[in-house]
Amino acid sequence: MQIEDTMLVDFLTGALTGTAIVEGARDLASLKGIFGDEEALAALDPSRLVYRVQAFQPVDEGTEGGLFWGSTVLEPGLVGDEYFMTQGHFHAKRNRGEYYSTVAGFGALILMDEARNVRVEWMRPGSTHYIPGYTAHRVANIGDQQLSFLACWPSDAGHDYRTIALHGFSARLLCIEGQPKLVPQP
Ligand code: M6P
Ligand code: ZN
Repeated sequence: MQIEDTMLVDFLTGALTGTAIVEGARDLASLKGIFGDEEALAALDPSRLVYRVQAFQPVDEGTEGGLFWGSTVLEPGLVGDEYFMTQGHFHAKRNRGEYYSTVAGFGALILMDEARNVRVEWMRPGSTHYIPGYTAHRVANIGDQQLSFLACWPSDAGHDYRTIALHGFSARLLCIEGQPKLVPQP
């Protein structure tokens, strides 16, 4: 029997290796407008890495019926009182869902429905989260080590970043007296 390796997951770190992998990195400069405290952001090195993303895309983006597999490694850190976090998005095709599964570290999956109701699911190694359709999703690192998680989503889901850029989430996860607290935004 011949075993064809197309992609390998390192289940200790979450890193992907193999073919058909698309990679990206987000520094603080590229996340301008995402964090609440602009003064605190301006005091930090704009080239500081916040997270890296890898996506295994065995079919073209937009293909109906296919699946993508991703890995995200989010650094620990704060912008003022706000934890380092991913940009967050709705799916362009709103009814598409997704799975997130934590590999290492501690975090918060912040979920917001279209009525702007926000809730949090806590992430720890092994925690696996079903993100339903019509739900924006963003991850914050609440620990002091890297937070690594795997994701699986439909290849025709797409990313709608614009809605988040325009309106944000209706609550922010802040570090208050050392504890994560979801704070509603006016
Ligand atoms: C996960 C998946 C990806 C997403 C990434 C980073 O790996 O949901 O689709 O790109 O997290 O999140 P964002 O795109 O919101 O920056
Ligand atoms: Zn998604």
